Amino acid sequence: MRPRRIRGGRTTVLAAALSLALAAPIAATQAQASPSGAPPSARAARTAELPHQYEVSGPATPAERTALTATGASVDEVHGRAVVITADRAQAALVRQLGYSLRKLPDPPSAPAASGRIKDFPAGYANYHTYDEATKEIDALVAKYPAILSKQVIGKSHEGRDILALKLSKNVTKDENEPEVLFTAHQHAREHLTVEMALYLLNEFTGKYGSDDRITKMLDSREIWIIPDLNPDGGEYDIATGKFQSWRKNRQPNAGSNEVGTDLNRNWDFKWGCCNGSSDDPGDETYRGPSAASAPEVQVVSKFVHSRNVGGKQQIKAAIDFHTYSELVLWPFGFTNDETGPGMTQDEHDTFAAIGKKMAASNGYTPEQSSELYITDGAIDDWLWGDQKVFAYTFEMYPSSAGSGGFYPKDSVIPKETARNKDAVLQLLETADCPYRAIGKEQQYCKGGRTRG
Ligand code: CXA
Ligand code: CA
Ligand code: ZN
Repeated sequence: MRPRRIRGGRTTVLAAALSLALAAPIAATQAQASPSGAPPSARAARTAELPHQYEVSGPATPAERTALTATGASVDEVHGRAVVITADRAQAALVRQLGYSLRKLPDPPSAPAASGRIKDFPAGYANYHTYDEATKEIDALVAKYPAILSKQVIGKSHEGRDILALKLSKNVTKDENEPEVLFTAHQHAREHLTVEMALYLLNEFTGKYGSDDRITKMLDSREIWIIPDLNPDGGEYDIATGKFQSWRKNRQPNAGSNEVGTDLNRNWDFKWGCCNGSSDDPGDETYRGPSAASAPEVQVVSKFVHSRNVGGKQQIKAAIDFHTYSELVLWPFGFTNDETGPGMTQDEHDTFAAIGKKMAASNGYTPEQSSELYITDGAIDDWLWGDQKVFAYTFEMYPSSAGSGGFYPKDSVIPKETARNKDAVLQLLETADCPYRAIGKEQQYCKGGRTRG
């Protein structure tokens, strides 16, 4: 049961399961009602309002945290008996109605861009790449390493920016019969460190091919795909004014609403909207969109992944989708608390957990099934596994907490916090020829060789 919001006035009827008084109009409505009591023009007002982060004391279980996400806020950080959320005023009021106390955290910094331009990162963040800077850096790498790096435009974002897929492999222009691994970044606009992660991998794989043994072996025997920016429109919007917008979604308008954007990581076409793990309210942080894969960015990447099905076999064997923050290694499913069930055998679960825990041991993150945090539906890793049987992980990168910068850590952390994942990334590449080796079942699952077609 989830709280239902009646559209038009932000009047909210809270579910009995949350044991709340149902009679009084809630603070959210009062806060946005005009003094005359006329219907609030809340839509426009809300659009101009930046959300804030709050520490919320009390929620301690996955079920309590899932109930919290039903307010429309995002849960950014999970601790034993508290969480950090991003919420607008109305969502914060709903959380208070659940009986929790909120402590507002400092807003992200706001400063003129170091370059003196707008549409750029502010001082202290100058080493982050804008979309144009990332594109230039990528093009320079492709020009320098044409034998091992190639670039494809796989489609366009809502606002028409190119969505890129970079391929890294020896004999890069040939589609060889080699296990493929996919790295994606930046579904969520404010998670800028993930683009730096993708750029780090591109630089590392190209620059150290031929000198770093593990990298050389992987480029010789794998085909590595990097999609460095799934949400370029959201990312550019987040930095457009010199003041970080704490923006999460894409920038696609919603019919019949002034609220912009779909949460890309709730829009994938597997168990979409199934399980109270996303919102049907366009104003919410976790709005799932009007239908599965309604976001052009999700369509583009879904189509790309489907295109890697060659001769009836999905070539991509493993994947990491980079997010921030909390320092976690997550695996499917997110839509259910169950470890096994339809679509996930015990051996598959054990393989996910074994590889996930080993990667986490190398980067110091915490490994867990994603529904340990809260329920999600329509996330990319559930889709990659549920639809395509790709061993797909989500990495929540640095930092571990809002106090260390939350979504907006200074650029000085980029080298350390991207390199921190090098070993985990190489581990996943190395295991991609037979993930089941991680549970000692290579013979059972992988002996038939891997001939295609
Ligand atoms: C997440 C990612 C994938 C599956 C389940 C949960 C966490 C992610 C999210 O909610 O999409 N957290 S985040 N990056 O703060 O939004
Ligand atoms: Ca190759
Ligand atoms: Zn994210």
